[in-house]
Amino acid sequence: MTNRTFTMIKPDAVANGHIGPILAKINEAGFRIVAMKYTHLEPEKAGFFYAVHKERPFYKDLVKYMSSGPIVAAILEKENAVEDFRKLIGATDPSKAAPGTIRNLFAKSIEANAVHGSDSDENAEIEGSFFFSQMERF
Ligand code: IDP
Ligand code: MG
Repeated sequence: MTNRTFTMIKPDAVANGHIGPILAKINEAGFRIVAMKYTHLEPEKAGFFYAVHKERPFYKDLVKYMSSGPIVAAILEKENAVEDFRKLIGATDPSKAAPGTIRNLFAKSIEANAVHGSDSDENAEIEGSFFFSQMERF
């Protein structure tokens, strides 16, 4: 499954009407949508998803933000998916994200930065399995 990545369109981007434009960028970049879900994370689930960051000073706010409204979760497929998707979304801090990247175009701040993208093949598999059953990921 090394040709897959996991993404979320985060609450700010959903609230600001950016689902359509972000999905268009994803399609234009050649990703196939394997599975997709419109959902709302409870704080416990957002905390679990970002558990790797629990010692970071921004963790509490991040959990609050990620559970503040609906999100879109999706598994995407393309050759070299993880690396290519990180390039498509741009740097964590939108002020440092390259022109034309999703975060450059749609992010509000370093926290409300429009989209998530997995950072490794291993995490792509783990994160996708939080949201989608084996059948949905098949
Ligand atoms: P990434 O999403 O680009 O992989 P990470 O370092 O994994 O960035 O951080 C996870 C998420 O935590 C970010 O996407 C962003 O929403 C939030 N975050 C990261 N750094 C900061 C910060 O310095 N202040 C506030 N929120 C942050
Ligand atoms: Mg990360």
